[in-house]
Amino acid sequence: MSKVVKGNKMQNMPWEECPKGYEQPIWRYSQNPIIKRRPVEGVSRVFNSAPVPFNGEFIGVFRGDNVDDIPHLYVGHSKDGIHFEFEKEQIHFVNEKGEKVPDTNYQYDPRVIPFEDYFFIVWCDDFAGPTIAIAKTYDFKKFVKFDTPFLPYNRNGVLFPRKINDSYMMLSRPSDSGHTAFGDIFISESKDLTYWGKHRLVMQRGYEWWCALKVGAGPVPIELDDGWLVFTHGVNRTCNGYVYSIGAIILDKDNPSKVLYRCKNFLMTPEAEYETVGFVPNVIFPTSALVDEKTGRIALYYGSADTYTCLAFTTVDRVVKYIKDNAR
Ligand code: BMA
Repeated sequence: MSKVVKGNKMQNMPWEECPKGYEQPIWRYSQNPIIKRRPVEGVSRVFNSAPVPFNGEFIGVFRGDNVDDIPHLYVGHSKDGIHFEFEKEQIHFVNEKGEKVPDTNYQYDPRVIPFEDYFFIVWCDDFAGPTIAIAKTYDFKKFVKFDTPFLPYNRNGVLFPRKINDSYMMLSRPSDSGHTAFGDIFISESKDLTYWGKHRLVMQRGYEWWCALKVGAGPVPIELDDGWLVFTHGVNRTCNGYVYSIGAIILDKDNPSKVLYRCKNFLMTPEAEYETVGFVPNVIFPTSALVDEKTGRIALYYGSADTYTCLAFTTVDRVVKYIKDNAR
């Protein structure tokens, strides 16, 4: 059995037991969606967002698509990780000297990475087209934005929660400026968060139909004693549009460009009405995973139909067994 090396130590992590007789690797929260339409003034939909534990409660950076459809980032607070309240003002950033930096045209799909005693935020930003941005915060009040790490076009970046072989490591999915009919997961290294290199291909789309068009990293990789558990999104192109499912891979501990196990099946695909009906039907998109260090329970936050925020649950034992039993 794999053991969680670094998870969360929480009394109050969201959790619901698996329904009796349910055999899929992940089960949905019975009260989904947890964030419905128009949760705060001026925001039409909140999805693809990243809650994390903070001071015994929960906080997060959320994608809020405004009433003009343009996405911006918002801070949200919660006592139980299920009911969130949002700040009315979008996040504004300062540079490393503490000076305000101009707001970009849009920001979306944030990941929040607990790292030492602070958090990194990685999201898709406008830099003459979409690309990855990084910021750092201690308190979710002041957000320090670093130099843009990658050239456009790239959306979907996530950092590992610690350095590996003395380097920061980023998974990302290079793309184009539109709806990107391709996508593979790459890994890049940096000693200083400014200069990125040693790019390696981690995983290519294509073998399985559910991720035939693109595959990208989801939440922050979960450190196990025998590998990194990475939830992914995979995209199938049907005659009726793209379908986004949730998958998973396990990467080598010391050389995470190496895939140890690649699950040939999706773990979850759009089935519930809040996943199949909405602004963009048939999309489930995981962006945050809480893992309880002691029990191995996992609470997975995902966006559904580019409209709602939802929760699903599994355990490290259950999901790792499923991945290994169904490895390609
Ligand atoms: C992807 C991202 C996500 C979105 C998905 C489905 O390319 O932009 O934000 O959820 O498309 O529309």
